[in-house]
Amino acid sequence: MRSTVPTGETMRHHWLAFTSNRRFHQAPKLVSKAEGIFYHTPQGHKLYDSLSGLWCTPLGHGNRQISEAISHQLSQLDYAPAFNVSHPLAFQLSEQIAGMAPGDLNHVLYCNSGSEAADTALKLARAYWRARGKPEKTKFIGRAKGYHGVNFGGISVGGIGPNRKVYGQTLDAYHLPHTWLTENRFSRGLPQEGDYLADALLQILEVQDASNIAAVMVEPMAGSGGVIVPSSGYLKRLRTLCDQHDILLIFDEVITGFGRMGTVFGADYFAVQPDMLTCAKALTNGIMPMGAVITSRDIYQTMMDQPGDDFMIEFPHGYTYSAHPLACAAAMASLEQLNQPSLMEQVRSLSQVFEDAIHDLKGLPLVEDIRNIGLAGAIQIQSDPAHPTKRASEISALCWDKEVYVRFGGNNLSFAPPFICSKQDIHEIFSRVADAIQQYARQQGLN
Ligand code: PXG
Repeated sequence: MRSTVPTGETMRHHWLAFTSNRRFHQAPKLVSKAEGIFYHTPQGHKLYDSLSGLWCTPLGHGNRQISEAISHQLSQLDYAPAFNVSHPLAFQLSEQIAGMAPGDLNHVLYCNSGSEAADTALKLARAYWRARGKPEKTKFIGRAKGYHGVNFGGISVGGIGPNRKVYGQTLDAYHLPHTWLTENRFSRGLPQEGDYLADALLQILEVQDASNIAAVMVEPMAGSGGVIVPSSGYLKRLRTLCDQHDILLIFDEVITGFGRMGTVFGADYFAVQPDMLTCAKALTNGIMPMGAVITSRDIYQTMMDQPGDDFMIEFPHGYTYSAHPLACAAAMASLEQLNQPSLMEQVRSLSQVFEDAIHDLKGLPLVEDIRNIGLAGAIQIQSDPAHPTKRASEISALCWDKEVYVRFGGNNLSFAPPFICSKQDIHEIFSRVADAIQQYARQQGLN
């Protein structure tokens, strides 16, 4: 098949996701090949991939072990019905995931994305309380600046205003304050201040009452919100409060899962075990769509112990492509690599270099905060009051010209390089980003 670069009207057939399509048409950014930590454009440029795609390809592009596993699986079993039937690899993968997940998070429900994982977890939380004889526990608590995908459950619990404001009614959900504090600006790794922010849960409960609340859902660190890292005791405090008030705690680990923080999960980093954990992205190294919800023994057992005939479906939920054989093959091959202690060691050692390199940009014009944890970080750009998200997007466009793909969201530039990059790659990425910021400030007369 011939691949051609689209132009003019032909571009309009593809309505791009989460994109300013009108702006895209003015200056289309296309990639046509990827290798290791680089993307190649049809025009022959080679760009650093500074976000591992969309936070999802930590092993880089073109990983042989994964592509061979998918090809082999394709030759054996291309699809298996997801309901009432399964296939051996799905059990093998679940055992692998249970072995990697903390504590008694040992039961895995599959879906195809982080958004589906979020909605699956929220539905399971309600079904669990019903099975426990407390059907009135249906409301949810999320956090400002939280991101849990784009389905109705996820946007209800999510705390990014523009992602929910045009969609009308959502589920009943309340929000904890976000954990970004002015006094923590330019913290390296975990910030000092903020454990007390978890106590805002008590204020919500004062009005809503714990008897109505099913679950609290948060990301261990808010990725899309701009790598907002909580202080070290925040999640422990949230865990204690949830236990005291009989509320489930769900960690959305779609970004933090499988090594991004230098530990397998964010739950491990903060030594806090949730009742459910959602993941996606790195699970298959981004190569096949797959998400999962990992639940505690108590949740699983409660659902299995429901009274009724044994042909009753315990949880009426699932997708045509749950535990898709090709996704399972990609996940097995990814996790075999991501589970190597030496790889986690490498992430932790690169994290130090990454921290120094990103914080070297402190003092550049327009840079109002820099945050990092593990191999994730964000540079917060002072907003133009008239156009709050314009500067970050324009700086990102200059980075593209300097052959670095940089993700922008709101007024943040976000970074999550592949685990396989070198120290020199990290320095090169931030040196080009620094040039782009300086050039932008000069062009705008802002330096
Ligand atoms: N939860 C979290 C914490 C996420 O980060 C989702 C759920 C939804 O996953 P799906 O697979 O449905 O997209 C995400 C996705 C960005 C960015 O640049 C972040 C995501 C996706 C695309 C871009 O911040 N996160």
